[in-house]
Amino acid sequence: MKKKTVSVLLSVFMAATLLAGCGKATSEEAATEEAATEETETEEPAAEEEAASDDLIVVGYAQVGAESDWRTANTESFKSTFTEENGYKLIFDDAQQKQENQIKAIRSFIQQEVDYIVVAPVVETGWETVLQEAKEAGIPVILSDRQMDVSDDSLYTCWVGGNFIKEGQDAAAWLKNYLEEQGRADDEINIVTLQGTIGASAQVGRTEGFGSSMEDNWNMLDMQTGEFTQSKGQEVMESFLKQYDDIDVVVAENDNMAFGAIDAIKAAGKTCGPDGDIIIISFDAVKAAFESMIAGDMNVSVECNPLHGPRVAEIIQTLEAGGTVDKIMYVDEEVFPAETAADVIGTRAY
Ligand code: GZL
Repeated sequence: MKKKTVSVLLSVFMAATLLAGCGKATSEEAATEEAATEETETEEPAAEEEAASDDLIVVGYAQVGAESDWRTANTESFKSTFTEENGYKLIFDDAQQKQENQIKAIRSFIQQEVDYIVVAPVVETGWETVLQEAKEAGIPVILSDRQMDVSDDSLYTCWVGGNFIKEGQDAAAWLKNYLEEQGRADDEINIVTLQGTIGASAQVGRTEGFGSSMEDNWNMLDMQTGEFTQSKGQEVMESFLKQYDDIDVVVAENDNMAFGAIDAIKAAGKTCGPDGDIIIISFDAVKAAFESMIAGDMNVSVECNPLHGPRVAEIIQTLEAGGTVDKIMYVDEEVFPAETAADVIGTRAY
């Protein structure tokens, strides 16, 4: 349609020019000529813009949702990396934690013939068909954050994210050391776990990592998903507090569920944190977790770095240059106990 408009205007412009050459153009022809000139001038910048936009690498990003502080930081990392100034056109989709929405987004990216598809898969299974469609369309798929469980790993180019099993193991190692320091190494320790979205890599890995590192005198009283959200985490913790009156430790598989659990514990007239009745172990280490540790509510947060934007851009640049990338790339992560929170919070990027 745009191209048709330009050719009509140009022919009118040429006719008007010829008429003008044969004598004074009527005011109407002059107006058309002016409009054509303007249209052509308008088209030229558009044409330049179009040429520039053709040079942009188009990235379709199927994000999980906006369920947690971690996710907000993760989204911001992508949006601040994949900018036009950096040579990208980002098409962003928030799936509101629903796999069917992510699958729809991936199909839309395929139809738009994007250059790359990036997915943070809400759960690990159910992706083979849509990944096959992307493969047939010749569009590389990069996984960020959570993983996909597929029979043919050629369906995606690579994955970058946290080592969730190690995060769970690190949390258990911290608890073992903490209890030894408290002189409670041989005590019976009762634990409840607020799990993330069931089937999400972060939930699968953290549950497995912590569970496989349990000491013989530790008892896992119960586990239930809090969907990685603060409200659901509070709700589940309230039910745990009604069922069990001897909880020693809460393992929350992300900071937002830990915040909800802390609210529930306080509402039940109990205390938590380094000086409280209940030990709070969390994951993500977002800034609000450091604030919670400084406030004396949380004992430790195991970091899961959300700043994947630059890592994925680096992968795309390598692929654009014809290079190859590792299939699995872990981000660096640490364990942050309450004792150091005040010193560290100023250095945190998210
Ligand atoms: C971890 C990520 C998890 C975070 C949660 O890589 O998938 O999802 O731990 C987020 O905060 O909701």
